[in-house]
Amino acid sequence: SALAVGPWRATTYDFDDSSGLGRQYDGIGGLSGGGATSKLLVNYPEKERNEILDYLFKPNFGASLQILKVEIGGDAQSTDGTEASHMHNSWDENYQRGYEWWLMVEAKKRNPNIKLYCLPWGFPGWVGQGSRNPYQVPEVTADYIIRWINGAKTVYGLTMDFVGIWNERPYNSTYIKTLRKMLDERGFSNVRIVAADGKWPNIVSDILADPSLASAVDYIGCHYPGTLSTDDALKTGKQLWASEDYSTYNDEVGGGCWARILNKNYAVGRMTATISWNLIASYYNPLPFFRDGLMTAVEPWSGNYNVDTPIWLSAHTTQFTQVGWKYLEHGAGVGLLEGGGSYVALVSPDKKDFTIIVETMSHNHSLCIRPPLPAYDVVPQTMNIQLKGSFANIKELNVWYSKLGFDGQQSIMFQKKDALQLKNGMGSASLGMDEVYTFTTVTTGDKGQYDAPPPSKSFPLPYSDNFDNYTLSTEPYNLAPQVGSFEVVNSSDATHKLIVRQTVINDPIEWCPLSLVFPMALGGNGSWSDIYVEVEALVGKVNATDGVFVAARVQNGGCQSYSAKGIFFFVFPAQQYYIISYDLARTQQISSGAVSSEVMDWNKISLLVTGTTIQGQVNGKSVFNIQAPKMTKNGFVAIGTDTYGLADFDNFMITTAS
Ligand code: 147
Repeated sequence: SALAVGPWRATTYDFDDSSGLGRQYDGIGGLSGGGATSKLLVNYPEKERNEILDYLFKPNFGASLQILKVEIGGDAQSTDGTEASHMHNSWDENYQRGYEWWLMVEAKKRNPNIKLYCLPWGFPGWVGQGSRNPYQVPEVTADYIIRWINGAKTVYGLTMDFVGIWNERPYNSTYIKTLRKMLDERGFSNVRIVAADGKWPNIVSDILADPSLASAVDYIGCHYPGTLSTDDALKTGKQLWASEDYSTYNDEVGGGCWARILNKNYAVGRMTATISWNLIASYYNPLPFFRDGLMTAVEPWSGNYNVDTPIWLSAHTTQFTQVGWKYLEHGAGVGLLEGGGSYVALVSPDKKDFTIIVETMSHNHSLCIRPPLPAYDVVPQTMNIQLKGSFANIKELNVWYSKLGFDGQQSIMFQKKDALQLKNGMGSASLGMDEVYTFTTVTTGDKGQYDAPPPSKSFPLPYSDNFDNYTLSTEPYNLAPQVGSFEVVNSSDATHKLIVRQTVINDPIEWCPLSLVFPMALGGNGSWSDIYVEVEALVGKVNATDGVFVAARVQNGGCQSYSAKGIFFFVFPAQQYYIISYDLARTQQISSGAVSSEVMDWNKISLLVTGTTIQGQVNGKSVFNIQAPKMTKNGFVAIGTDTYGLADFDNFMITTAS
């Protein structure tokens, strides 16, 4: 049609600071956690791991992120796995667990100015002080959180900039005020509070009604705001953030979502920070929300990874701004384009640098996972840029360009174009569909590039791990805890050296809607059908579990782990008993009975699954060799325990069934 051909509409937009400026810009970031979203990244080969970290954090290279938000592990499932708490029990304290410490150190190494933001999803059970409520004794929870912040500082030299309350779960005003007071008392007045990592209405009306809550909260963080804030949210006078957003499959449409919300979260909702869930999609397919990250790295065994569209669409803003710059005012450098799309402009504190970002994402090419996007139109258009005020004398602006490709067309990602010449402050650009332009005085932009990573490979077999070369307190590589916490500890037994222990002894205060009472760590390849898996396991003596299991064809992780389907072979050493079940919850038992070869020591437990036949052994003696016709067709292998409680694992092994 006539409308589709060429630019047809020309509108002039003023960029003018003479009547003042808009809000302070707080940055674009990524979220590691909520949960276990960086799980597979940590054991990438060093070279590829560093490349990935550069694409995420290195200034003027890739996404050049300005905020890193991380989960404060709570021993509870928080979407794609559990992250370990620094205090499994009230008497326990450890700042070596998991990978968030490591990730923050790596981010800071690359960009010392990156802002750090921490937030819990779940809490160890003891934090509830006899209840399931983390606000039962506010001082206990505040102390638990501040210990983590203090651990970051004293063990790693990491300064937290922001702390949140409880991800997408109820907040509590008394707790928020207590946290503020205790942070101040313990020398952390620099750590500012973001509340409440949920939706706008409740926290906004509570802040408007309660001046002491208002003074405890510095930033209002809303999740998946759909680029909208509310009049009341603006009335608080607080900085407003999309403190979690995106969560969209990171193909072209995902890139469109990200580019659109990065601009419109300010142009429409006046939000000054946007944080992607997640930072990097480094969790097994098909755990929930596969590839909903800025980039993808799911093959530590091959080193293969993908630099996806959101990396380059982030760069359009991050490489040409700094936290602390200011947006221009709406109508004088920020707004919606006549032909659809949006523009924002930002200026440095000394007014020497100036950046405009324009996006023209069409509706169907920029859908996010949530909320639903009301219909709107975008057409090709001409944008006349009229610089005024402090910018009137700018003679040229550097130009960076992206266009998302659809219907067989290649995407163009973050390409430097000829500078835009301005005459009397006036220049002109013709905008197509699904494009992003940056016009900027900043000259340091750069498209970082490493050689292509090694080719993709499937999970290698045979696979074995004795955990002896690990750093204490880290998680087993390639085994992704879904319930409970699995960490490398010293064995009291010299022949076993380092082992993996399930360390959670009581139900955590869950983030998932269901209680997940059966610890499990899964790994391998979700498409495996015929497979052999073996592990040595020892139930503890104090705070112990009764049983341990190995499993194959395990289909479910995340908040669905409770009802995970597969073949689960449980052994109960003290009872000299076994159970085989189609589910982790043991509601669909296939068989059970006595085992004479079990001992109250290390037991080697194995499971072989071929077609519909399942065979199990304990210490080399057959326990069953039967048909399980209703079993799942494929899935991961897993190890775990029958309840919360201590159990040890060693010499984990997977081979093909043939
Ligand atoms: C968010 C969580 O905060 C993240 O940990 C992760 O699970 C993410 C995945 O998209 O989702 O939780 C939400 C869950 C549901 C909605 C919004 C956020 N929802 O239905 O609006």
